Amino acid sequence: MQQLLQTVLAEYGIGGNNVKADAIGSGLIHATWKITVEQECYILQKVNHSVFADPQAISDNIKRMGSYLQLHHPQYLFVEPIATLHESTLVIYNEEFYRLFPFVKKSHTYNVVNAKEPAKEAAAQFGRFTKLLSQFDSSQLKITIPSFHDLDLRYQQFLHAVENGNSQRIKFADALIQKLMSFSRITDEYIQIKNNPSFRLRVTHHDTKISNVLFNEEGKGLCVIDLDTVMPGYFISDVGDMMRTYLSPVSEEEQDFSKIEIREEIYRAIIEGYYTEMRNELTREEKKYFFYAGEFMIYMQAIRFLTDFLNDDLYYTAAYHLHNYNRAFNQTMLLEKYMTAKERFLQYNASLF
Ligand code: GN1
Ligand code: MG
Repeated sequence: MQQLLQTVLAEYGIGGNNVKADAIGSGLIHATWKITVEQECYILQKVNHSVFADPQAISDNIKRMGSYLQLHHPQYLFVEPIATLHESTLVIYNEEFYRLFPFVKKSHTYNVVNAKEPAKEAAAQFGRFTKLLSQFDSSQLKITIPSFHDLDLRYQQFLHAVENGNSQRIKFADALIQKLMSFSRITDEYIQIKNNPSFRLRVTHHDTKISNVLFNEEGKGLCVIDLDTVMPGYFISDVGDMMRTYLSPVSEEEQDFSKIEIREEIYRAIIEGYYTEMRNELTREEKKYFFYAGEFMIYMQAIRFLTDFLNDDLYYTAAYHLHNYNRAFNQTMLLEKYMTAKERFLQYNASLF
């Protein structure tokens, strides 16, 4: 680590023997460290380039959005990677890609949602991000992961894994496979959305977990971070991933499935927060899909985890044999509990829109 740190940081003109690196973050894709060099702090990341085939495309997207925001919304805190002495935002070391971000002083993140205020703040931040970029030409964005939230394709990949994956695992997971197949109308509904001209493609974050929002010391949202998957997309991706990751007090990692719960006050907070920013952006038709957004994202994540389990854990880091199976099971439980709240939640939506 020390050799890596010295070599990579030297590219930025940062040196010295007093460099401290602490692994942080709970992401499944990249490795992240908080770097402390005397009084200064940075965030160092190793980019997973089997997931992101073209790390430069991410840097290009961030640069484009950064220039636009600098010009049109200069007050917005937009956290961009630091350039090296050679004006690059990526450093290659041992065939791995690294990038460095400033650590925003007096900011912090949350790993779990344990009250409605942070949920509302986060939802407002994701809404604000899309709104501030509403006049930015989103076709300028490079596609960093093709068909990332295309549930139609994800469902096909799931069916393919059920046919061609590890046969022992397919047998083991049979009941869960059947259950997820029985919910395939969620995919059908997505196909209708794709063909519905009232649905707009906007600048979409695509990874709206609470740890991707920076908060200030008073608990107010400052900005969103982790811009790797910012691409043109539908609002149901961002709202749905908040439902998926904020509604339950326990995460996709929880193995005691009885702890999975749907908290109505958090559902309201997500919609209220997002709506304060996006009220005038969303079409009437889109506003009918707030509840569906949760079904869409929870279902897609259950399918992605199970597909990966059947494919011998090629994509998500798995710490033990049944890890991705348990994650898929967890998300399926979450989906079922979410569905039982449908009537109440639709009533709430009707009162708002
Ligand atoms: C991945 O690594 P992380 O936590 O930022 C994944 C998301 C999933 C999430 C599930 C590029 O995100 O789509 O929702 O895991 N990101 C990618 O924890 O696949
Ligand atoms: Mg991410």
